[in-house]
Amino acid sequence: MSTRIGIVGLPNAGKSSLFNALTRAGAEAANYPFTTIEPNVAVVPVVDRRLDEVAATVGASEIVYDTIDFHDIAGLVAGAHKGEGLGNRFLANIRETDAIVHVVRAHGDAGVVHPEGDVHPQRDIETIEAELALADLEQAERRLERVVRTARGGDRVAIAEQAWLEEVIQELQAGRPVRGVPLPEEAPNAARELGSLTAKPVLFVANVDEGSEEVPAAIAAHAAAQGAGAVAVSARIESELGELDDEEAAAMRAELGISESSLQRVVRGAFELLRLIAFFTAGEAKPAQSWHLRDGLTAWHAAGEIHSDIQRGFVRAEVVGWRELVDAGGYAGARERGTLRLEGRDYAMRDGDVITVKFTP
Ligand SMILES: Nc1nc2c(ncn2[C@@H]2O[C@H](COP(=O)(O)OP(=O)(O)O)[C@@H](O)[C@H]2O)c(=O)[nH]1
Ligand SMILES: [Mg+2]
Repeated sequence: MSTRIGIVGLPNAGKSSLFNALTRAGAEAANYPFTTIEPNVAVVPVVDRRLDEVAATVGASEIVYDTIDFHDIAGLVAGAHKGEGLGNRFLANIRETDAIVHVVRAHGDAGVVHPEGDVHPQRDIETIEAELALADLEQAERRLERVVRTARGGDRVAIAEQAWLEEVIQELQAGRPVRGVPLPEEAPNAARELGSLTAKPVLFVANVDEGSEEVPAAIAAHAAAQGAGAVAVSARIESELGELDDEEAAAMRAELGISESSLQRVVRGAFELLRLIAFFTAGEAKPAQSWHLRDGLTAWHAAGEIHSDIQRGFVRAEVVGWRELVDAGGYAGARERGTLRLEGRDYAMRDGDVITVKFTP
């Protein structure tokens, strides 16, 4: 399943500019499997040079990078949890995402109106976080009412969930995110049941002045205190660069002193946040593909990413590290060297593994 990231931030923070830059990056990189693209969904390939080498080594027919879906979520303003702005619709959209990219205005362009009058990243972050927390608080209180009734009947899961919800409510009232409240062993799905917004991992994107690549100290400190990631991007420049051809864009980047890939930095930052590892499938005259999986999961889970039929019929897997495969010049060489191994369903996948699943259809 592809990873879904919601882009949030105050009006004029630069969400749509970042989104447009991501969309163009997606449109340019050929060969990605996309289904329907809604106007507010950007499908962005996660470019991985390791896959290029694997594909060349085995003589693959084409290269298909895994993708990440970014959703431009408009309408988050002070009061959104009460239905101000696009209010509830925005909240429904964001509940379905795996992680949040929080765009914070940090550029000083006086030509761009700030909804609060001046540029103040710390205050803006707190405004957005307060909305998310208030939305969670309402949801948690409603859920608690229901869970209490089940808990009275002696249901162990409900009792654990009730205790967790009570702590969650205290934390939210103190302005702290749900993320920090450990889930009870008996109710590991409690956060998902709640659809909590402040339980989602966050990547802060500081929308900085052209030519700067530093995350401003206030944003870096806030992110660090939360265990969140932070990157700096000039959203407007990136969206303009997206309109140029590669050569022109490279020349302009050099002139502005922007390193190659601030968009890829956003994509990578998001993946790091979700603790995802990459694995590959590749064969002669077949597409070479990259996939992502939560760190710690197994060959059986990897098979499920590829196709539910392959997972259902899982027999065993042939696994080789991408570097070993390239060094050996292909599967036959890797088999000879003993770097291609047979693994069972419980094998813990490692970043950069190339896998061939043997299955009974
Ligand atoms: N100078 C400057 N302007 C920007 C930057 N990013 C966005 N803007 C401008 O700010 C305005 C609002 O940006 P937009 O992406 O639409 O914000 P949204 O409301 O968060 O979607 C637009 O006029 C953008 O061109 C930036 O990095 N630098
Ligand atoms: Mg917008």
